[in-house]
Amino acid sequence: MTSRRDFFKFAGIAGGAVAATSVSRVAMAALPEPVIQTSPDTMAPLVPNSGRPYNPVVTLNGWTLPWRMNQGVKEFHLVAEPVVREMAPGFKAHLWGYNGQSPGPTIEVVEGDRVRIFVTNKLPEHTSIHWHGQRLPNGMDGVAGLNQPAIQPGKTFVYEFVARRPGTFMYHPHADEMTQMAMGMMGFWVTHPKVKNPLIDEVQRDFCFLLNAFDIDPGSYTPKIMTMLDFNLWSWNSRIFPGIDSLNVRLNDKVRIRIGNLTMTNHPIHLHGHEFLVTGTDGGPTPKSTRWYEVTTDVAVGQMRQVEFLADEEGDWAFHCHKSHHTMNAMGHNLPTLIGVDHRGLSKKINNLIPDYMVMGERGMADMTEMEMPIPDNTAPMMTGEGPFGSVEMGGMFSVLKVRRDQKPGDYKDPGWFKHPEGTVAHEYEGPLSEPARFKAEGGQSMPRAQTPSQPTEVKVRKPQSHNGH
Ligand SMILES: [Cu+2]
Repeated sequence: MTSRRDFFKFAGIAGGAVAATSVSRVAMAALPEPVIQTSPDTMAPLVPNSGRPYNPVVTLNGWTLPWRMNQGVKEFHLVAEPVVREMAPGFKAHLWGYNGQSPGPTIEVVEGDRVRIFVTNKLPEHTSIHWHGQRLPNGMDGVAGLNQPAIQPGKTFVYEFVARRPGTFMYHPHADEMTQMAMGMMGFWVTHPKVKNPLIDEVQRDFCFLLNAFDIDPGSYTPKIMTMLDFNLWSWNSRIFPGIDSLNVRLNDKVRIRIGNLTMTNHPIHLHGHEFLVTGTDGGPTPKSTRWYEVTTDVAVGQMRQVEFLADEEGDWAFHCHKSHHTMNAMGHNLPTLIGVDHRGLSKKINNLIPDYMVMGERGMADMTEMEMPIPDNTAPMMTGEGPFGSVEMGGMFSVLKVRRDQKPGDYKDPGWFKHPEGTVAHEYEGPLSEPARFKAEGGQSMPRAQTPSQPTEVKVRKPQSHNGH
């Protein structure tokens, strides 16, 4: 983790009254200097040094935007601009975002705070920001054309409203949304409760991240913006496994995780080893009578979910989207299933016709992680991640919850791999084996097959159509 002090600085100019929507050059001098951050590291929580106190969140592979107090108003400065985001080590994407990153910085305020946000547009086209889920005056809702004129390139607009209810929110453009969200423009917003709220528990760790998705051809840098469903990179805060940091907690910490979905499909988010309660949605804290324990919660499109649990089991616990195609990275998916097809000799024959043809998957796809298969530059492997026992064979929306007895309070450093107590790891059995029980009823008590084909089905091997779909 990098020290936040490096970039926690503002121009010490007192803010003037900024009433007009479009800010003049003179008024620009009164803007808080924008804070830019380009490291993909998870930054330490930003402990508030002005305004009402609160327990800050930790943004996975992200950071919280510092503010300036100006006569009781919290002032932030967001800059919409092209950014380079390292999505995983060895793979950089050319995206659009805010203040040097996609997603933009998390904004943290306290219920009742008056908030003023300057938005400077450094994109090649107009934009706007919608404050997803907030109660605010209609003219601050950010839908270009409906609530305000679009912010033209080079212009700065100012939004101002009171954060009226505590909860988990997002921000994103509401102008050429298809392009701008496909390019990574979005950010997280947390409004902390002002006083003790019976529905909001105090926690020791409070994590947040956005679910997002990109369609970037292997070997290229810029997302395709017309894609509606066929995304090939499923990310948390524009990072893909193994680029997503682990969530490191102390044994018996109460943990909250806030998740927002700005992709175009739902994501069943699943935690191993613990049960959690869904304690909040877009509408705020959930009534206690509606809470029940789960290990997976579906986060639908445009939704926020806030889950809480007691981290009382030591270990390295997988935490991921349960759609199996969302835990892998870009690769051709137009492959027939070849499990059980013996193509020894066959690939040689095909290679005489198509020299670069490769047969894959005769024993499943796990071989892919070990195969020395050439991939283009600037591409993340499809299934990867070296764990203490070998390849984890994952990608995309996957991370690890690390629960440790000796993790210090407030310490978010990666403690390394879990050291399992003697005799608590699944291992090879080397004793005698008896015949395992197998299902034997087919054709007996179940219904027998009515027709049999005149000749056995023949499996034909087809050449994969392309390597860039997903
Ligand atoms: Cu998913």
